[in-house]
Parts: sequence; C-alpha cells; structure tokens
Amino acid sequence: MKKLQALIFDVDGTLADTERDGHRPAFNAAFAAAGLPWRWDEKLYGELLAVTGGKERMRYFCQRSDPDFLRRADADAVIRDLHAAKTEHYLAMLDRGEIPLRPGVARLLGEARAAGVRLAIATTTTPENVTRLLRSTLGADSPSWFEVIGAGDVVAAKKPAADIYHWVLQRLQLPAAGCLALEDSANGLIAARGAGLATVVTDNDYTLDHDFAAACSHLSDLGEPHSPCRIRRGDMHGGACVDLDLLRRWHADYHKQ
Ligand code: XBP
Ligand code: MG
Repeated sequence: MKKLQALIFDVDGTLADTERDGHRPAFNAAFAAAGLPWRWDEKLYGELLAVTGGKERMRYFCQRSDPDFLRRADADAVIRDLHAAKTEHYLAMLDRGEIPLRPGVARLLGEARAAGVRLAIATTTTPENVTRLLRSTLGADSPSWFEVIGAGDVVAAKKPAADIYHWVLQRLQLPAAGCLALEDSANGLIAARGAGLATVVTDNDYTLDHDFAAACSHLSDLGEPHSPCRIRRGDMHGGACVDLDLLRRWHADYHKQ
C-alpha cells in the first residue's frame, strides 16, 4: 500500500472562499482607482474564473469585452500595474481578517502536523496572498508549516497545466503516489491529476457544477465533527467530516485501482 506522506493544498476556493468577496472586489477597486470603466459583477466573474491567474484573467476579459485595450502599446505594463494595485487591495482585506478559512481546514492541518504528514501548497495566486492569508487565519508562524509553497509566476503555465504540481513535487522530493491534492475547481483538478495526484475536491458556489468525475471524492467542504460535510460523490466510511484517516483510505483506494 502506498503511504500518504504529504498533503498539497490549493488556496483559492480550497483553503478559503476568496473569489467572489475577495479577489473580485479587489480587481474592481483597482479598476476604479485607475479610472477604467471595467466592473466585474458576480456572474461575469464566474465566467472569467475559466482563466486562472489575475493578470491572465484581465487579458481574457479584454479579449472578450475591450479588445482595443490590448492593442495599446502599454497594455502589458498597465495590466501589471493594475494587478499590483489589486494585490494591495486584497492584502488589506486579508489583514483586516475579512477572509476566513473554510470549515475543517484548520482542523485537518493540525491533524496532519501532529501525524508528521508533510504540507505543501500549489496555487495560481500571488505568493504574498498565500502567506498573508495563512498569517491572518492561523498565526504568524503558520507559513512555516508548509515545506513548499508553489505560487503565482514560478511556473509560466498556470492551472489547468500540471506545472505547479510538478514544481511542488520536485521540491518535496516525493513521487505523486506519496501525496494527495485538495482542490476546488475543474482547472485545479485537471492540474493535480495531470501530475498523477489523487485529488479530493471541496466545491463552492462557482464550481458546484464543474466536472469532478476524476476526483477521489467530491464534497461540499471538509466539515467538522459537529457540522458534517455533504458528500456529493465518494464514501465517507461512516464519518461526518474529512479527517486524516479518511484521506489515507481514499489515497490507498485510489492507488489500488
Ligand atoms: C486561483 C486563481 C487566482 C486568483 C487571483 O486559481 O485563479 O488567479 O483568482 O490571484 P487556483 P492573483 O485556485 O486554481 O490556483 O490575482 O494573485 O493571480
Ligand atoms: Mg482553487
């Protein structure tokens, strides 16, 4: 049986519900401050989430809605500046404690640390967004709980490319079969599976209808003992929430197939 040695967490949508009330208003604040007429409402933002990465998402929006903008000689520089401003708005929200972790995340991280299961992160978002989310929710030393944090532009091709997972596995010096990924979206699942990882999905309003057939299991969230999660596909083996024992079973079942 393959031993589960490390958990690799996505961030946006998985550790915390960051998109609708975090990244989206931060983009809008940056657009308004720059005097641009762009406004991303909740529905439009759900469509734009098809493309991961903030700079890439802005470019995708322009292709759809403002193609003239991309013909400007300074388009790349403006997008870079807008993204830097957006990141500042988003970090301020994190520092104000406006973005909590999803149910069960802190508990599961604690269980993994107590059991000596290694932790890592594989995300598309900007590195500073990750460390500030961790610090604001789990304490000042929590970024050090993660041996490897793969984030943002460290790879050229973002999810659904598998590159960020390969990058993290290489630094962990572990084979994919020793790890399990936790994701929230089809793009994330494709990336993790592309690197050969058993993957557990917790969905959110934006990803509920994505295709998660390739996941070990698909749940509403990780749940807590007093507040069970809903299982959408998979076997909870009688448990009310996702704990380390259950992840070990799903990981072993996945590698038996
Ligand atoms: C997350 C993202 C990120 C955030 C914005 O995807 O796509 O782009 O929306 O972050 P995943 P930045 O959860 O699949 O990694 O603006 O810092 O890029
Ligand atoms: Mg995600």
